[in-house]
Amino acid sequence: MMKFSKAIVSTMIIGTCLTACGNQQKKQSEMDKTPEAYSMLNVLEKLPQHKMFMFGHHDDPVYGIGWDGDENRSDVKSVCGDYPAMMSFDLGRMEIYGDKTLDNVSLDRIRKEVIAQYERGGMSSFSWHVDNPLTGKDSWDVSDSTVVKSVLPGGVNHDEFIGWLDKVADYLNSIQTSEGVKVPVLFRPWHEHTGSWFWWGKNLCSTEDYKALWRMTYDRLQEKGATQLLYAYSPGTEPKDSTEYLERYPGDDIVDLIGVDAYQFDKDAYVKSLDNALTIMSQVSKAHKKLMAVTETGYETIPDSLWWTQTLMPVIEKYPISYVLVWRNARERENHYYAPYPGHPSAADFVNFYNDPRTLFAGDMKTIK
Ligand code: BMA
Repeated sequence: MMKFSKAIVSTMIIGTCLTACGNQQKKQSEMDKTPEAYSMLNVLEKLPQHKMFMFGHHDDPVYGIGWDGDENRSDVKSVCGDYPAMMSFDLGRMEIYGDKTLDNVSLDRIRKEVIAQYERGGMSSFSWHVDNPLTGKDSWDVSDSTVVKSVLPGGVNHDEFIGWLDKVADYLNSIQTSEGVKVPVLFRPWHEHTGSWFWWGKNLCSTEDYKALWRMTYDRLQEKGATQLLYAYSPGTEPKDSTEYLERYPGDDIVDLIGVDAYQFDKDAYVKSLDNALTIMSQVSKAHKKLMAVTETGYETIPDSLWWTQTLMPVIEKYPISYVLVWRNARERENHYYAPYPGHPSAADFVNFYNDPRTLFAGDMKTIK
C-alpha cells in the first residue's frame, strides 16, 4: 500500500521532468553543470512538490555498529530492508592522507559506494572536515583567526590550499560510471559556519573572507572541470531570522540548496530550533528559488524509542524539504550513532517512518530517475 502510493507519485515526477528538460538544455549550453547534475537538481526540486523527501545517513554503507568495511551492508538496510536514498560522506584529511578520510574510510571504497548509490537511483553528498592549513591540526582547531585569510589569494597558505582543492576536484572527478559519466553529487563545504567551532566559523573570519572562501572554492572546482557538483549552504541553528541566515550566504549563482545542521540534546529546544530554522529557510528558499534540506540532524544514540515518528516527523513534515540526513554510526567511538541498527529500541519506530509514503529510500528512487 505504502509502496504503491510512492510509485504513483514517482510516475508524476517523471512526467514533470520532461518539461524541465528544456531548461536543462539551455543551462547545459552555459556549461556551468553537467546534464546529470541538472537531472539531480530536478529530482531534488520535484520531491517536495509531491510532499516527499529522501532519508539520508552519513557513511551509511561503509561501517556501522559492530561492523567495518563489510560489503552490501548498512545499519539502515538491516533495519528496514533498504538503503537510504541519500548517503553522505566526508572528504576530511583526504588532502593529507590521499587515500582515506579522517574517519579512516578508504577513498576507493567511497568511490565505489557513490557509484553504486547512483546506479541504484540514490544520491550522495560530501562534506569536508578539512584540516587547519595554518596550524596543521584538525578542522576544530580554532586557535588562530587568520586561517581563512591565509588561504585566500595573497595569503601564506594560498598555493598549498589550491593544491588541496585540486585534490578534492581530482577525486570527485574520478567518481565515474563504467560509461565514463561523472557521478553528480552534492558538495557541502564550509558548513556550520554560524558557530565558531571550525576554523572557518563566525568568530574566526570576516563575512567578506568567508564569502571569498566559498567563491574561491567554487571557481577552482569549476576550473578543474568538476561541473557535476551541486552546492549546499548549511549553517547551524544560530540564525534568528532570514537576514542572519543570509549574512554569509555566498550567492545565488553558486548555491543550489540551503540547509541546516541541527542536533537534539533537549527535545523542546531541538523542536523549537529546527522548526525556527525551517521557517526561515522556507522564506529564503522562496525568495532565492533554492531547494532546502535538513543537511545534518540526529539524536545521539536515539534514547527515545519513538523519536522518528513523534519528534522528527512532526517538525519536518510541515516544510518542503528534499531530504533529511542523520549523522554516522561510528564503529570506533562508543555511543556515537544516529541511525538504528537491528535490536535498537527505536528500530520499530524507524520501520514506521520508512513505511510512511512521504519518506523515500533508495528503492523508491529507481522509478524517479
Ligand atoms: C563529527 C564526529 C567525528 C567525525 C566528524 C567527521 O561530527 O562524528 O567523530 O570525525 O564528524 O565525520
